[in-house]
Amino acid sequence: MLLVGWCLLWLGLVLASIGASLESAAPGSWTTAPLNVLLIIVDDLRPSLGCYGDKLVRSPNIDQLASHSLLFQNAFAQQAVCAPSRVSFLTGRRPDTTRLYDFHSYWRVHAGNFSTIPQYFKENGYVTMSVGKEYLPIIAMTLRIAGLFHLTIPPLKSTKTPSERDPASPSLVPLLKERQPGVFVCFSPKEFQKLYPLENMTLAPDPQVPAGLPSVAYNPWMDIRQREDVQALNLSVPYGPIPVDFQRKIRQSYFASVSYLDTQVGHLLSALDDFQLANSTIVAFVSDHGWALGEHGEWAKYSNFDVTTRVPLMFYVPGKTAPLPEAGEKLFPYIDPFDSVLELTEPGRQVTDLVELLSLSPTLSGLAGLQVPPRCPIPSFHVERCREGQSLVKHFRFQDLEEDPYFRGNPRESIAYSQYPRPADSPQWNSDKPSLKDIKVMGYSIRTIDYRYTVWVGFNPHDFLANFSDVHAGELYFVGSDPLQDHNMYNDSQGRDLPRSLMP
Ligand SMILES: [Ca+2]
Repeated sequence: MLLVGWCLLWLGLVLASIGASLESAAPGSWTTAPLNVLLIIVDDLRPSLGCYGDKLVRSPNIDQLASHSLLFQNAFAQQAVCAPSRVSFLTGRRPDTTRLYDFHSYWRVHAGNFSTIPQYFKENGYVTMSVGKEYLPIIAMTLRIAGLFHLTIPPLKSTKTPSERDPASPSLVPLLKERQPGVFVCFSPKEFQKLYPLENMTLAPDPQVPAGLPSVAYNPWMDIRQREDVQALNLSVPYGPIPVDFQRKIRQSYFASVSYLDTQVGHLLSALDDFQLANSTIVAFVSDHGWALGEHGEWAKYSNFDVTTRVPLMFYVPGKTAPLPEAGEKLFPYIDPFDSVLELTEPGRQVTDLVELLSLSPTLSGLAGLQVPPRCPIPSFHVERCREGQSLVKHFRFQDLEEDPYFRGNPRESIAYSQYPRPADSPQWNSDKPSLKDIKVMGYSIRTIDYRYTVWVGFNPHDFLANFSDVHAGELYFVGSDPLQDHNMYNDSQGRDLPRSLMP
């Protein structure tokens, strides 16, 4: 069955420090020792993890990482599709600044010669290496960013399916020893489906397309429809639902992929212990966007809903988010998700403030003791290095927090912005992934602790300008009464009057 091959691609990115390079770290930074950085970027992973409260999914190794980390409960991607999201958080700019809404252009030519996370670390004396899928489009970007890494290992072809529980990560471990990253592919061997018997698979709690959903907001999940096994279902386009038994199989395969991914993360992190790097390596774990598994009658990504924009985000900082391991102590012993009795992992520190994925760049810089780039001016196309997101370093000052509970500010003031383009007001064959030239509408979305508000407005792909006077549709969902975002209150409330000043 083709669904067995549904997978979560992931990337290990090691930025190995050179001690002397950090002696010039920013004055006032609290990091005193040079730290390596291991950035794990997972593809298409929503927070269906034990550490995010999911009772079904077995993710003991990621949960263990979370127990030693600071975990952000409410982190949101800026656009729920691969390339625009990755370019956004790796440059620290919003899609409206990278001007990348599709897969077909290169921001250095198209928008501005912006610095990136690996570029900044490399310029500060780090040895930088990457592997797997990180920027897109892969071919063009690999050629163009090659100079940003000391070593870039191409992604493994996704044509080989590992047999049963054959781990991909043994190839990684010796690479890590040599301070090279590894891994990365990602299939869910069929055995992992045994963790999720079909009879235990539930459907999404809201599998119907909501009555009040504007047609422009709906993503018709065309890439899913094009799969051979889905085509055989003869679904009506664009709203025809997938039969419930097939929905259960999709969910089973997704969760199996998560557990397989978890084993790979487990092997990777236990190698940090083996090579005594756990006391000198920051580990950041993140996904590029979420994934719908039938919520709102939708699948895949390509929308502004929480289910596709919310992502896992956590940082392990040795000696900060967890005590430094004693000599010989294993901080990340591998845990087999097939163990019949999994000990519950104590949750680590958590932040409920809403944060944005594009904060990754300034936050990693700050945690490593590098100068946090300044806020971007408007416009910032001519500025190589600046940040449009907040640094999250303040959340790691636990002592300050205990002394001043208001140090983090008011969670009600935190806002996360996302956006998604459409070629038309109604679902088309290219509504999920419109090319730049075809974009006619842009959905700008605000998520606060209390609501999600989205306004779909006219957009000109030639001058990249949105026309907020040309409102095509709106959505307003209240978190408290409608956490799944099924009851659009836009036309019943003051939603239309929310000021444009809230837009980024
Ligand atoms: Ca992705």
